[in-house]
Amino acid sequence: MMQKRVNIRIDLNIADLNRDGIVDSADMCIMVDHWGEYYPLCDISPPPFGDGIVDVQDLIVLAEHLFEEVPPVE
Ligand SMILES: [Ca+2]
Repeated sequence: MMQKRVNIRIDLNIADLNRDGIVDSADMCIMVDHWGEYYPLCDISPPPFGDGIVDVQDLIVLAEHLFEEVPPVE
């Protein structure tokens, strides 16, 4: 039960790169800053661990979550 809650939280947070509670342009800037690089924080697609480079696949995932609010970590 406990493990399941943790997994859900990770899924919600995946696109909130700077962990400020919302997926927005600041997160997109972080991704663009590391575009084409090996940067695991921004390498969020394909799941679960990315493919080793920040590219359009990762941007699509971020865009899908854009402006979603992320519940704060308890
Ligand atoms: Ca954010």
